[in-house]
Amino acid sequence: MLRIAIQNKGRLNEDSIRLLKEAGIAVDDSKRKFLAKVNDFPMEILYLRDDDIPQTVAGGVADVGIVGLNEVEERGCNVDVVKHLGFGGCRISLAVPKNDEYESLDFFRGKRVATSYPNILSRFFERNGINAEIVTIAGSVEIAPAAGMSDAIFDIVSSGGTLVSNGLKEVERVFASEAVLIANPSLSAEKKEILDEFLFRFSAIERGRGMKYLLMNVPSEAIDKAIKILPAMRSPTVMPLAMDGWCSLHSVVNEKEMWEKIRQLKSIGAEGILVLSLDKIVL
Ligand code: PRT
Ligand code: ZN
Repeated sequence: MLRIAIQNKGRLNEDSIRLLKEAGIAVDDSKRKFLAKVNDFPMEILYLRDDDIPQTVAGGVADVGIVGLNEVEERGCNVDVVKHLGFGGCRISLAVPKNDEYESLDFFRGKRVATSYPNILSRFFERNGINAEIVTIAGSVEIAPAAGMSDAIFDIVSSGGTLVSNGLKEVERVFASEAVLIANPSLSAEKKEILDEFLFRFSAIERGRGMKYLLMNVPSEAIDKAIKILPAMRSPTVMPLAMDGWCSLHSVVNEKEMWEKIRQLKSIGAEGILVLSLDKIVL
C-alpha cells in the first residue's frame, strides 16, 4: 500500500485528482474523507493542506505527495523530488511599489520585504550579498506595502494580476515552481514497486499529451513519401484497402505539427484523413 498526500482544497487539488484518475486510480472525491482508500490500486489518499505535505512525506506518515516545488524548497525537508508534473506553474518574485525607481538588487539593501517564503528569500539575499529585513507573514502578502508593513514583497506570481491590482510591479523572478511528485527517500521495496507502476502510467499519459492519431487513405505509389512525412514511433502502419492502388496509413503525430503534416499529406494525394484523440502511449 502506497499512501499519497495531496492538497485537500486549493489550486493543486483538482489537477492532482485528475492525474490520479488518468492513471486509472479511481478516486472517489464525492465522499471526501481525511484518508481514503481506492478500489483498484494499492494506494490510499491523504488529504492535507499543502504546507503540511513535505513534512508528512519526509517523516514517513505519507510515502509520496503532490505539492508545489516552492513548498518543498521553503521547508527544506528531506524528500526526493521524483517527477515534475506540468501543472501549478508559478514563480516567486520580488515586487516593489509601481512608482518606485528600480535598477538592481541594491534597491533591497536595508529595506523590509514581506513574504511567506522567508527561507527561499534569505538564501537568495545571502547569495547576492543583500542585507535586508525579512518580514514573515502568513497570507495576503501583497497588501503589506500599502499597509506600511514593508517596502517590498516576495510572493507567488502567476498572471501578475494580483500585483497590478495592488499597485506593485514584479522586478526579480527568483524561483520557478510547479507541482511535483515527492517521495520519502527510504521507501520499502514493496512501496517502490507501486510507485514505479504509478510513474510508468504517468509517463504514458505524458507521452500521449498533445499527440493525435491520424488515419488516412493514400495512393499506393505515394506511400514512401507519406512515410517520410509521418515518421511515427517505429514506423507508420500501412494496410492495403479493398480497392486496388490505395492503402490505409495510420500514425501518431504531435498536435503542433499536425496541420502542416496534413497539408503535406494532401499534396501527395492523401484522402479521408481522420484525426483521433489519443489518451496514453505505452512504449
Ligand atoms: O489551504 P492550503 O494551505 O492547502 O492552500 P494555500 O492557500 O497555501 O495554497 P494555494 O491553493 O493557493 O496554492 C497551492 C500551490 O499552488 C502553491 O504552493 C503554488 O505552488 C501553486 N500556485 C500556482 C499558486 C499560484 N499559482 C498562485 N497564483 N499559489 C498561489 N497563487 C496566488 C499568489 O499567492 C497570489 O496571491 O495567486 C496570487 C497571484 O496570482 P496572479 O495570477 O494574480 O499573479
Ligand atoms: Zn498553504
